[in-house]
Amino acid sequence: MITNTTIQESNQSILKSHQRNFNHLAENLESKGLDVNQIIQQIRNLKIAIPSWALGTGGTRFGRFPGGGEPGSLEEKIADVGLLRKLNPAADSISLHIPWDIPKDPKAVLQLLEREGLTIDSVNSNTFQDQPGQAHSYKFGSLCHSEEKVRKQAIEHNLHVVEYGKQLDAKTLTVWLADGSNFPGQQHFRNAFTNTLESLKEIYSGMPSDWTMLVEYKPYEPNFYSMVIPDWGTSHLLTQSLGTQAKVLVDLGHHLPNTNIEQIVARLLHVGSLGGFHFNGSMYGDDDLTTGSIKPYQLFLIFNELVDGSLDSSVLNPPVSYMIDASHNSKDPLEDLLQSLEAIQIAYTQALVLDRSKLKQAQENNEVSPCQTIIQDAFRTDVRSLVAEANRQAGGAIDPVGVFRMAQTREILIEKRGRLSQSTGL
Ligand SMILES: [Mn+2]
Repeated sequence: MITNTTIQESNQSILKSHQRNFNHLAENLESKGLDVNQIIQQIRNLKIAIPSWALGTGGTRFGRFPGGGEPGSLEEKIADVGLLRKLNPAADSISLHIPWDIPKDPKAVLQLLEREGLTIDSVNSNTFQDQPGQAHSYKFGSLCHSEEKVRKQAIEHNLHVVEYGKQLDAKTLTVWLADGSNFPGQQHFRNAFTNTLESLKEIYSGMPSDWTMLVEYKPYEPNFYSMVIPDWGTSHLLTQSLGTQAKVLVDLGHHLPNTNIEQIVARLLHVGSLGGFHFNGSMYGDDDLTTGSIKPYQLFLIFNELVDGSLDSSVLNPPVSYMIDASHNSKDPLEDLLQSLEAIQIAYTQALVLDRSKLKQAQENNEVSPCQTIIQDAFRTDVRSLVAEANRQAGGAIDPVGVFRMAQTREILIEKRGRLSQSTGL
């Protein structure tokens, strides 16, 4: 498998051209008054959680085409994320899905995590499927359900998830509900909302005081007429009623086409309600494609708001969790995640090199064309060598996907785990 020596050898073989690109960029940025070493440190401080459910090939409702060598256990999933971290040190943690990732031996899992330099970032509950042997079905909803016994079961599941999370030192519970309706008249809107809020209150009160609950929204799918939590406003309403430990989670694929997500991000930051991100790429809906593969400009504009907010002392939003939530059926899942990690780092770095004082001045003077030029100058800056340098300095690869392929990682994984090894997930 990939060792530090493999990475160093690969880095050495492309070091000259890397340095040529980096020196050129660094010189340009320094001439604009930017501190390149400080930017490198900021890139190195950006940490991103890998979802356990993205380590295998994603399925659609039409079919699944597993590529082989997928991790079959939590231990193998940790090994895969450890591999990603070696190549790109930004990947420092894992989001788990319960019941897909129930730890059988939490102490051993913790030791394994430590050995790989990883932590568990968030535990996700799952009331969007029925599990074998489950007493009541979630066919007509979970936390929103019209019947109390179903809501109780869903609440208890979430509390179990918190217990599993505590065993693995997680500090975040992510709740995404598939609850909603397919037809007008099927569900009483106000009752469904009230039931959801009351259920979330019970889960919230069962959470340790140093935990955060992230409430994720989604406009449609799997329900197509209404979702109980369709938008950031509803998530915000719920978190406001729950308390300061509850925050909104923005999944980039959970908006109707052409929604101005960067403005939502700015609004949530402004009111201190932004808790986390699920990064992915989207063309139409919840496509879960590679982050930055479809709309890199949007990704940059989102990071522009995050960086802008982080520099404003009046913004009191707590630190935001950065997580990837993507999985699809045509790429090697690990290569896909490496590409997502790099895309996120690039967007962040472009936001860091933006001339913010110049932009502010142009905004205040209503100089519209300069505003556009300044913001696009940052977006069009090729910062790839800066990101690569930050990763190299942190012990990672200049070309993570290149090393992954050169080391024939997938072939080795298939040899070890088998061609038919399939990961748990959708
Ligand atoms: Mn998500």
